[in-house]
Amino acid sequence: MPDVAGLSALEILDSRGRPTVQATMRLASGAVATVSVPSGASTGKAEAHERRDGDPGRYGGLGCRHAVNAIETEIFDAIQGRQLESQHAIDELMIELDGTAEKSRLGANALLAVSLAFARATAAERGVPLYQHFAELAGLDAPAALPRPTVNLFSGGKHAGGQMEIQDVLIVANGASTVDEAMAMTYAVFQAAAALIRQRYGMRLLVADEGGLAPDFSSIDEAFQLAVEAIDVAGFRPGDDVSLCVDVASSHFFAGGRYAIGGESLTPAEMIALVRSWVDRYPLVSVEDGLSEDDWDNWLALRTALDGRALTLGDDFLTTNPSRIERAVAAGAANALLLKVNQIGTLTEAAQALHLARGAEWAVVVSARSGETEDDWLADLATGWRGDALKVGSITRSERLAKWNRLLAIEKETALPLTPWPRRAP
Ligand code: 2PG
Ligand code: MG
Repeated sequence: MPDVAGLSALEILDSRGRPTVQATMRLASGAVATVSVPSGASTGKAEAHERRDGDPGRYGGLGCRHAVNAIETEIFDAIQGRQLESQHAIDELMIELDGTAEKSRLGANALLAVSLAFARATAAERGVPLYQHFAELAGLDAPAALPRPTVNLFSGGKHAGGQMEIQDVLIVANGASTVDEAMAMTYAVFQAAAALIRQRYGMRLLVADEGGLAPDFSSIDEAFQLAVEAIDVAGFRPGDDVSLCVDVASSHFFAGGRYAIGGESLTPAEMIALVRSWVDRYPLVSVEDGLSEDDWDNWLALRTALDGRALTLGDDFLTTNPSRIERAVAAGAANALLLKVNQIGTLTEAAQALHLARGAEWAVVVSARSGETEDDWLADLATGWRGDALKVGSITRSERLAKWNRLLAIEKETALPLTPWPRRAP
């Protein structure tokens, strides 16, 4: 039974140079593990609270010294010397200790660092791969397939200075049968897109927050068209070999019941019609946050409009939050969950979110954040939790590559097949 003998934490910097939290846990058995937690920029309102110091004179208030201190004092005092028989035990203990619904007292960034450090240290103590331990702690069988990479090609919205309203155009090599093949296909499309962008926009290969290309598109259609052209130039068949996904991230341009997009102010019905027209015209297989997190009444109509052709994927809308997922399942408001553990703050609650989604036969896309670190646990999580897909950003920038490279290593180690792209009935 794991017994925590030591716990320390460190304020480190994420891929945007903003502070985040790293924790190192030592078990009495001698097993040691270090983990780092990510941080979003286009965050949902219902996300667990990331604790920041608020001192404007230091990192513009974004420091994490209080969260670090909470780990080393209050949290360590509460767990030290306790026989923690499961992940559930440590997570429940921290949730109770924090005592707030949003984890605002100790901070979700503090809780998640400890939750993950415990998982990794326990896997080390047991001598099993992290993906296997993640599967077991969520009550799942050993993984039978690997998550399919969905890779950011073009960035916009809050990840690229708002040059277009939508946040990501991603590619998915749905024709690939291995991760290795998927990455090579993705590279070819990314390079083709970079060359087209150099010709048309005179732009060098400079990348946005998640490593995607971010030219000054004159319209959203131009972005989709260029993506299709890049697939074609790279020698693949759009829709058969390589398809597109979009993170509309529409909460961030929704106000007063309307969507401010493409110079227009759309009603929810008009927004749904716009999204549907994209699915009609481009090989789109997934639409994330096509409506705002606050636009509950219209998500069912969005799902119906997509008609099973593209996933209706909820990110800000669901925030990996079991009660929001339950409500969305009851309303028929989505058919896919974007799972981000730092939206909820502990592995135990994220596993509940996973089970709710799977219970409703939803697809599950396991996702990184725009502010990431060099840590690679996400690839193990997506594998162990049987994600249909993994979303990590692009194939540039080492905080992204850490995860893709770990997935390649898991593939070599396990020789598991790649999960087929998840189609969902309307
Ligand atoms: C998203 C994520 C990752 P952020 O919206 O899906 O792309 O962005 O981490 O900024 O919330
Ligand atoms: Mg999103």
